[in-house]
Amino acid sequence: MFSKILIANRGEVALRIIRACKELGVRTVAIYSEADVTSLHVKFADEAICVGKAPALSSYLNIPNIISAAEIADVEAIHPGYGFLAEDAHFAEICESCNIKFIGPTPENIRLMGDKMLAKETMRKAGLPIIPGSKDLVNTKEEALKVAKKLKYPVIIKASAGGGGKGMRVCHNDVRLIGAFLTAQREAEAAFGNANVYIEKYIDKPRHIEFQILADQHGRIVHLGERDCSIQRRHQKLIEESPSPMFSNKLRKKMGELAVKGARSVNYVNAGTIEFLLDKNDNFYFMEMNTRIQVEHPVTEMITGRDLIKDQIRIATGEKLNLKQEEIKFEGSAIECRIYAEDPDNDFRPSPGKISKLNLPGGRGIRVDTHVYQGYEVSPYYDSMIAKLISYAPTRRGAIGIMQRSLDEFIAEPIKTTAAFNKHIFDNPAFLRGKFSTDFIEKLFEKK
Ligand code: MV4
Repeated sequence: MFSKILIANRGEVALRIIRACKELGVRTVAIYSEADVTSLHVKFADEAICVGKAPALSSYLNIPNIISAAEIADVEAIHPGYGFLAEDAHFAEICESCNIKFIGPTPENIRLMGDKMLAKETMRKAGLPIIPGSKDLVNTKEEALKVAKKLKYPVIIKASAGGGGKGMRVCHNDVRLIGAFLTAQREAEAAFGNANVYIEKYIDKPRHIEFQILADQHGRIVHLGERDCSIQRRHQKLIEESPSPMFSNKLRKKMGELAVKGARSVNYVNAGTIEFLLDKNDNFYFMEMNTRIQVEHPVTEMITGRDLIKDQIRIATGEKLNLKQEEIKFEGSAIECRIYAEDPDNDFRPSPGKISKLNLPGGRGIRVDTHVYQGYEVSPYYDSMIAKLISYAPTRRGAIGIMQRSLDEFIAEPIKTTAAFNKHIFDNPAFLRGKFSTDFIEKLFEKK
């Protein structure tokens, strides 16, 4: 086991990693920006090193400063968490060249999956179903029209550097396609510094189903079941759950086996997630692979009894996963609800500021992953997520009941949060029946 690792992150995930390290007897080094001096990850780590000013580019994305901190503190490994440098292949390479173990997949894994088209083609070759679409990048309007004619409308334009819905456009006819093509390219250029786009058949009202993968350095790969992340608002996830409601054991087995097959085909190592779109007829398609631990990993932990951060660290030391697929049992039902410091009555604008009154929920069946405390000041510089509530019960209805009362117990004043907004979701009939797709939140707004 490592004796000391550096955590190249902040917020709840930095705390989450510190907790896993303490339980493993691993010493921790926090890094922080000038805006995070009073943060809990700084307080709870064994050592803490300031790496720069508040803007992330000066601190949490500042590779030379982070590597210097790792050298000074003499750590053996770096855990990147999620966001920031977690999916930066170049950073993973630099860690390796400095003899610091990057706790995550290989730079090759990260680079391959960062190219959404190449990832798709690789998974197609591995035998995974993919969404019909252009084989190559689409460079001109004329090419776009040709592709759309073949696929038939509706189609969707996507950025090949991808993610988060940026550069994405749904088109229902030639006129719309011509109108959207250049703006999609420009948006992709602005967001990713890469204007490349491709076109796919548009899947109407799909569910977002993702599979958690664990792979050790000795070729053993297992899946830990699915998460349903269909409840999103403008590509920001609000609720994730496992198991997915209205999802059969047969489908779990089939999709899980393909997810493992896909991961195996790229010699994947460490934790990863394979995302699928699932349509109304239970057809599913590989969408992308995330080469990091994800925000929503706790729902998988609750129903499998595993600690995914410990798993990541153990895998990085070269330990074997002493785990067979048949030994993994899914028990109960877990739901995660993210709470953001945003104002639902003001188009979800960020609402940073000091939390002078805080009450976190507790009691049976609720896990709270958060970095906030009474007196904490939510910074305007970073992501606005302030807490994750994870409820767990033998049944989905049980987990929903625990979530509802936990949202009532959650108080963070005087900043605005999405806690009360989320309560509407948990008494919605379609949600309760488990019959929803990625358009759920839009529909909820139409009704209000
Ligand atoms: C799609 C799609 C329908 N058809 N691709 C959204 C984020 C990006 N990673 C991919 N996304 C989508 N791709 C095809 N061919 C619908 C979405 C989509 C979506 C996907 C998952 C969760 C929420 C979503 C909300 C809107 C659109």
